[in-house]
Amino acid sequence: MTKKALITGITGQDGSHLCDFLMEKGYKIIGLKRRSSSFNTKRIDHIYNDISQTKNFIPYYGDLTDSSNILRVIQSTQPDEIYNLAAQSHVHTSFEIPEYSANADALGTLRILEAIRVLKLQKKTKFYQASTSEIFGNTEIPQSEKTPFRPRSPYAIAKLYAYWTTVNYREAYKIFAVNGILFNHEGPRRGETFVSRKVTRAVAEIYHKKRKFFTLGNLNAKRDWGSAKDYVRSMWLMLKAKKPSDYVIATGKSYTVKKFVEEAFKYIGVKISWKGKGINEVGIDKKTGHIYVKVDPKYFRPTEVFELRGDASKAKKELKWKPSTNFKELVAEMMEHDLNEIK
Ligand code: NAP
Ligand code: G4F
Repeated sequence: MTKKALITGITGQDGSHLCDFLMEKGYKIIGLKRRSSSFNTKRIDHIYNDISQTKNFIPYYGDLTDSSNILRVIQSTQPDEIYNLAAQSHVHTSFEIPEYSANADALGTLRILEAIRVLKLQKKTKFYQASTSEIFGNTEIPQSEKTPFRPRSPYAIAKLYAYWTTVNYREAYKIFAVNGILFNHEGPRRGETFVSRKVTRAVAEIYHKKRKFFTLGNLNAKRDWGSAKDYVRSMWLMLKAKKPSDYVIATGKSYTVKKFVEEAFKYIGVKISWKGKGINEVGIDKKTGHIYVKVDPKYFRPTEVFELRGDASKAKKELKWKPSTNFKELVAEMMEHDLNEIK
């Protein structure tokens, strides 16, 4: 029988990749999308506008801050699997809108789990929660499922509430509910305000002579960057496992923001070196001395997570998941895409 999956956050990076992945596997997709004053379906337009897929892709309007809407969508669609990917997902922005971030990211998760319970779908509907490496904050390195949590932003705190709610509903009501603790994952569909995409777009614009330089925040933060396409596969594997559990998904390697910048410039044949300190540090073209990167303190966070590097041994062992794209390949894929798009 055809399986039905409800994906919240269908218009986002991961939602769109997961939708492609599950449709390929023969799933019928119910996509929850919120109302917007302009088009926000760019990442799923290839499915949205494909008439042959009308039967297999059913969009619903919805918002994680609206319990009655969530209840109605789940009641009328009776999904076999729910992937809760919707969130105010920007860490820096969460310092500006902490209450909204908590409402959507923490209570939004509770609302879905409550709907499963109230509608008595515990035995039918499996639940995936998009948890995050941000919940670790600055603790030990590398971080695994056993690492203590010490969230450092309103976003991370909201996601930690969602994490424990998922665990609690699994234990209390026997719902097949899992947390995917995913480390940073990127690709050509990544939002333009996250550092990876901000860099690849800016470097592509520099290449096409559309800008002269760009500004960044903390150049020394380290992240474990993987590929979004690789990571959505792990979500499906978690719901296929024999028993529900929580899994770290990561590459196991971390790089500084500076290294990301250097790699992106390398793709267009420019070698970057760094000069100066603190807010006066600049990234210059080693050959010409032209300044391409400056620091703007407006991108600093009130509290920063300095290094995230994951240990995905459990997922490798139990789910047979492993990443297939390395850092260099990821930057190259994003650069190739942005050079073409900006041209
Ligand atoms: P994203 O590109 O920012 O997508 C977020 C999605 O959520 C968008 O579709 C957005 O809709 C939707 N959304 C936001 N607020 C909503 C609300 N109140 N009600 C309904 N929908 C709402 O994020 P992503 O990178 O795909 O990440 C997917 C999930 O994984 C998020 O929960 C994120 O926190 C988590 N995560 C991401 C990473 C990562 O590195 N990418 C790592 C760990 C965890 P609009 O298109 O209308 O804005
Ligand atoms: O790209 P970022 O904004 O990603 P961040 O904060 O790590 O969060 C992303 O990954 C999380 C998983 O760990 C997800 F849960 C979350 O939803 C999101 O997808 O920033 C990465 C690093 C930070 O240390 C930041 O301070 O880059 C640093 N950075 C330096 N300059 C910058 C900038 N970040 C952004 N967004 N913009 C800058 O100009």
